[in-house]
Amino acid sequence: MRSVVLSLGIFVVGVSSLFPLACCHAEDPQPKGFPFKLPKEKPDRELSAAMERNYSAYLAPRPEDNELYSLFKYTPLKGFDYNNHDGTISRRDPSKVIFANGKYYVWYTHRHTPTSPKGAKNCTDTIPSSDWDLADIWYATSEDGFAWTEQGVAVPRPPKPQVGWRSVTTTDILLWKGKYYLYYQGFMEASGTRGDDCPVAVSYADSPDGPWTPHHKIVIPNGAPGEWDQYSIHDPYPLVYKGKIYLYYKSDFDGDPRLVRMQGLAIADHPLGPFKKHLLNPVVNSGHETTLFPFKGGIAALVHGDGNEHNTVQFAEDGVNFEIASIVSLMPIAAGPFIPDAFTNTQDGRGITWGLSHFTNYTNWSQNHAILMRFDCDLSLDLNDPEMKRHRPYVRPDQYFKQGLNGKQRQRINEANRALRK
Ligand code: AAL
Repeated sequence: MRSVVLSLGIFVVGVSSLFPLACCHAEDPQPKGFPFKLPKEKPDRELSAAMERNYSAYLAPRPEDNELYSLFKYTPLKGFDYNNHDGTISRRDPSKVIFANGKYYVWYTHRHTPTSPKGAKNCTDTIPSSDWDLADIWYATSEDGFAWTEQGVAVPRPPKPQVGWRSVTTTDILLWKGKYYLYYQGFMEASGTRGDDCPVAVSYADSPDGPWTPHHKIVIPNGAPGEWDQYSIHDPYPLVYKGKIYLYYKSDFDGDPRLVRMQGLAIADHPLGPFKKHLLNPVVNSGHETTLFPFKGGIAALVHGDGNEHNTVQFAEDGVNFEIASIVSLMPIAAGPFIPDAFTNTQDGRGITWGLSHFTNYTNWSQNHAILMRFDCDLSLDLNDPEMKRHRPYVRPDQYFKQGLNGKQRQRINEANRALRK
């Protein structure tokens, strides 16, 4: 018996030295498992990389408690006519929403042309190349954020050769020392001629109702040849932060057909500049448009579309070094949120609960145009809406089946199946 126990012992010692991580050594009991109740604070135990991140990278270990996590709910807007959606009227790329004179204001790209966009090769002085070609900046007001009254043009295209003579688009608003500033993309050629090339121009006014005075100068120039933003400065998006104007923007780079889209930052002491581009640009490595807001002592960003980190909400304690704060679904496209503290130079940003966004190619390419819509969310320190904190939106099966395989993909799969059967 003694020799059996001994040889068994020798066997166990032998096996465990061959497989040092094997679990079943008598002197090496199963370690205590992770607690059943998810600890609110990082537990004092060794953690996997995933669990370490769950406690260090997010504002809370569960999305329900993460102030920068939310679902997004969408509502069609009342008050905008789209000519039976025939592609001749488009509204897109809404600005931030502001509240002034007892109502909400929004500015946006407005195109009203005889036809839908026909591409850079077929465009003329009146036929648009893209959905945002031959556009002006219009605005609308609302008492509730759902029903809007279109007020007409705020900033028209200036005459040639002023910056923006071909199209003024994709605007955003700043309030600085009692004056309003609209920044926008100023096209001097039809979008698509080379790429979507433009710098940023600005107009200013004493009232959100205008009249707007164009500055007639490029305020954020393209980068030098060979730099990431040499061709386009898109989606100019100003906030007041650290006593200065922090203007975020997006650029397309690396050339067609594999464009990269990332976001940069330009900082100024005065709305008309000079703006100094940040040394660390790009500061957000993903995202098709710019949507940012003061949050606590830093800046949060909705990062929708394009790049490794699309579908995330991000946060930078210093407005520069962004980290992923949550992963979200069905994000608003080109969102312009209502941000009560966008221009107050706050060090205690409260977040956002709603805004306007757009939906491009609303019908089909031959009637290509965009519409504005409203989104709601709970990315606010002052709202606690558990409905907005659910883990995923319910998307109907027919929406999944609409993301079907194309003929070429079916053929590839059929060929792979045939090869297996051979
Ligand atoms: C948008 C924005 C800019 C681009 C084009 C119109 O979503 O990124 O405005 O130039 O697309």
